[in-house]
Amino acid sequence: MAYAARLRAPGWYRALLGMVIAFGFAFGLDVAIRALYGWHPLVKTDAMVTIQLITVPFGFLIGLGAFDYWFRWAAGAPTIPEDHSGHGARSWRDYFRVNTDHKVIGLQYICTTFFFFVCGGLMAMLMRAELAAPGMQFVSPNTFNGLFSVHASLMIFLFIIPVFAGIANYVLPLMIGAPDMAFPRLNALSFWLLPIAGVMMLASFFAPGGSFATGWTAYAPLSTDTPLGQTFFSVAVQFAGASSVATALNFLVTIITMRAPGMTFWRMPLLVWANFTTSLLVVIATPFIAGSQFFLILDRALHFNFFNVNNGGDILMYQHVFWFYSHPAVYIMMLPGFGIISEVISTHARKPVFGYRMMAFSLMAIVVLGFTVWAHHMFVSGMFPWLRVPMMITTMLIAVPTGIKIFSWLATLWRGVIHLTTPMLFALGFITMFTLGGISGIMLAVIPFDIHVSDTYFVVAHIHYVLFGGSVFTIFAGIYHWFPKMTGRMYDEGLGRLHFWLSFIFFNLTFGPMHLVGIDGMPRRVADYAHQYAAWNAIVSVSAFIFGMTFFIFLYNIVTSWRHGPVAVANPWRAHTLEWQVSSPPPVFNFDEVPTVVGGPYEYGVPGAVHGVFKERVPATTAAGGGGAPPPVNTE
Ligand code: HEM
Ligand SMILES: [Cu+2]
Repeated sequence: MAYAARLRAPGWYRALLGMVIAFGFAFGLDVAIRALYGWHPLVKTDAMVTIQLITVPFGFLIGLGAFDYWFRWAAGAPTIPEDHSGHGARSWRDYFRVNTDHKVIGLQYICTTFFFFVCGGLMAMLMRAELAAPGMQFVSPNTFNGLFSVHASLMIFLFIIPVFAGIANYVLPLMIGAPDMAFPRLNALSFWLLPIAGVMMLASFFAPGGSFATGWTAYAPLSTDTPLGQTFFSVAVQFAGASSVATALNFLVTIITMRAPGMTFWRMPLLVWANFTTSLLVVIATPFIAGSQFFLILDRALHFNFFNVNNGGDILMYQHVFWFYSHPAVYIMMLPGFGIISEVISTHARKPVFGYRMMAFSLMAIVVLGFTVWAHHMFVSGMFPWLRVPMMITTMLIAVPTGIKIFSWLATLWRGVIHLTTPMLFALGFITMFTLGGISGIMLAVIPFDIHVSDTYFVVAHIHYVLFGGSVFTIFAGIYHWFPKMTGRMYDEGLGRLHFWLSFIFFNLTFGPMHLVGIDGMPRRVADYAHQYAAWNAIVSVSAFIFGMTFFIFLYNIVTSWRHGPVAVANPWRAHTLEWQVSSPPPVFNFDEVPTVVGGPYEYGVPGAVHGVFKERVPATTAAGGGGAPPPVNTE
């Protein structure tokens, strides 16, 4: 009987059952429809897999309990009011359940996305092994195409975009003085959509014909004719995209409605501004990639003709729709990092952010301009030549708000009391690497230059300077910065610095030379190359392996410090923002006393300046433990 109860209660057993039922249901439906139309054979792999990819995940989610509340409501049954008993995690098992606490969800996001980061990283290592010398060594050309496609897709859709959502999930409600996100159940659902997308992309390797192999851009009409693995990409992107949109709406509503008393928009920390603007981008842009992939699915599965020229389809339309998402997406992958860097730099340099309002305005400017530049990815695609010029100009214009941010960080550092902690090192590394990525970006915006280096390793170098030296360095900065808050432990500073310096050096040795071989004409997205590029590629591959290994220093540091590190105090960095005024880790409901915000978030070194105060003063005996510590006392 215990088994029956287990299968009825939400959880992994019921999730398994849900998947089986969904599979059976879809199988029956497919066969029945084909029989009804008299089609042969009754079980056709392509059709079956397409339908299963959509239904089985829902069986999983329903079984896991992600929809329980809404089903009860829809059925008219009395809903169980949120008693918050599910808040907090008491054991590691709670991280494998549907949990509505934003702190638990934040850690679920971070751990899951780092898992996919490792998967994507291993694929990068395999590619570099193949590329270490000219000739074919380890993989077939088709497998190589699959490797770079899945590598890029995992890194973008399963790592960078969602890991920022994870960090913000943990930190943002605390920063604005809120007890949770606005829609906790939606928040949980958003998270659980994500591993589905990731597992689906990985599973594509087992599809007949191999994994999807048309890059993370899945350009039609190539992608309408490739084997079944391509469908895994198109459906996975729907799940990842739905996750992003739901989270973005959640952030917007949380930021607009749940700020603590006194937290006006102009008193919000820049991380909050960054996630506000990112969420606007996500909500407006993501439906376009969803649309592009729906077109593909319809073309592939139901023989629509969106991209079939023989029947009046328009191939270029795919690229327009795709890049109308994917250019803004590069800012979805950058803006949250900008927010992290502002927090880290002002705190660890003990200085107010220079030009705070300008920093917020420049974020807004990037949001608007980000939608005006998509066709710079199509300079060689055969679009109207006249359209290239406005796209070149708008692309260059984005350098203005981005430059404002860089100069503001530098001005914030100027005459600061710079503490070279690990987060600060990663922030400084970010500024240098991202600036270099920005410069190669401006170069790519110049039409003649772009035509010269299109589809060469110059582009690969640019992508990795922006995404790895840029986004990933901000992620490391953020993880180290908030590690004490999230785990209640300190990480090992020595290992952290080692991680930084090795990453910094080998990052440049890996991706720097790619600029050179790219300008020389080494093509990207191919498994083999001419002998003249052999020497540089050998250096790049060896550096890449060492660079890949540095991740294990990080992993070792995080895992051992989480378990045995020295206990962290509430505010190890003496920061002013609200999340540091509660214990580490924070109490289950974030604030035992309601915070009131009375000043700006970064008034470091300003005598008497305070960001937040707590209404009910805490008796002196408990103040030290956090849980509503007294207002920060300025010590500088
Ligand atoms: C040591 C780490 C890494 C190495 C060695 C590496 C290597 C590679 C290689 C060899 C390619 C295929 C290039 C081609 O043939 O066109 C590639 C593509 C790509 N990588 Fe990485 N990668 C690393 C980390 C990352 C990270 C952290 C990200 C993002 C967060 C990333 C994002 C991408 C993207 C978006 C592409 C696709 C580029 C395209 O479509 O042409 N990579 N990477
Ligand atoms: Cu772009």
